[in-house]
Amino acid sequence: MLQAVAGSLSYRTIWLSDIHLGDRHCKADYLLEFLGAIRCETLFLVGDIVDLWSLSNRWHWPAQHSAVLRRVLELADGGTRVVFVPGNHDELIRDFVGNAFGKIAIERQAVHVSAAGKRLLITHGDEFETWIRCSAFTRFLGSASYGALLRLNRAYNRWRSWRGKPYWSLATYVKHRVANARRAIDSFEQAASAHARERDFDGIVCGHIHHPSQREIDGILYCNDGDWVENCTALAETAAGALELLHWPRLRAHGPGLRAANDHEAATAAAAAAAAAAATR
Ligand SMILES: [Mn+2]
Repeated sequence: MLQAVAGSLSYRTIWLSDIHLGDRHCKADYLLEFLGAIRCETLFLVGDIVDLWSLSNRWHWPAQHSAVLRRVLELADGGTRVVFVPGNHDELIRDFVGNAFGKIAIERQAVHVSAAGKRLLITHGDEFETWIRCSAFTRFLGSASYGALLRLNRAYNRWRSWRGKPYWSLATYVKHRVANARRAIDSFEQAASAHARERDFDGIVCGHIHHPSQREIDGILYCNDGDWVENCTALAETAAGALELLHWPRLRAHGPGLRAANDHEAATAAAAAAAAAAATR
């Protein structure tokens, strides 16, 4: 099935964030498959690409992590415009805003005009936590409990893959069912869309909270491209200017016919499919 997908996903724009290269929970294998399957005119790297916090705690740099960077450089060499908007885990790179690493432009925030004429603000999103006077995600995403959840997620998915089942994020499922997490996600989304509205944008694309989403909040298009430590998602714009969330574990399992999915649907569908599969066994 993967062969059928390779090279076939062609988009005007792709947004990726929260890859966390250098962290042992980074799903670099999936990301390499995804990067091998796509073509795009512009690639936005929306922060937390390299996890400098994690690397400073414990050095972890397998060959696939270099391969991810190599693939991004290849895309840039091949004519894809690559823009890197650093996040809080690669904050040091914010010192280089306005410069370029080879063909990769570094920007604190970026602006994108879609083929449908929508003006989108692109920013990692950690700044919204400061504004809402809450650093719930920054604290949680760096905490021992999130690490434990990701370890559990890995063990669970090893079991799933042994059973021949596709990757499914237990961590995301757990977050959906914790009321505090849902409230924190909601206030982050409200702050992000309010910021876009104040600055007269039609929408905003961000990452940071590891919660892929695409919805309208009081007339503002709120898009979160998700992450590559639990969800393995990207945001993409078609040639006609339509935005869609790409959920790589589902795409690679079902082929390119199954593209659009918001995260709630994805989680519900995955849970239903898992329950159905269990029931038929
Ligand atoms: Mn972040």
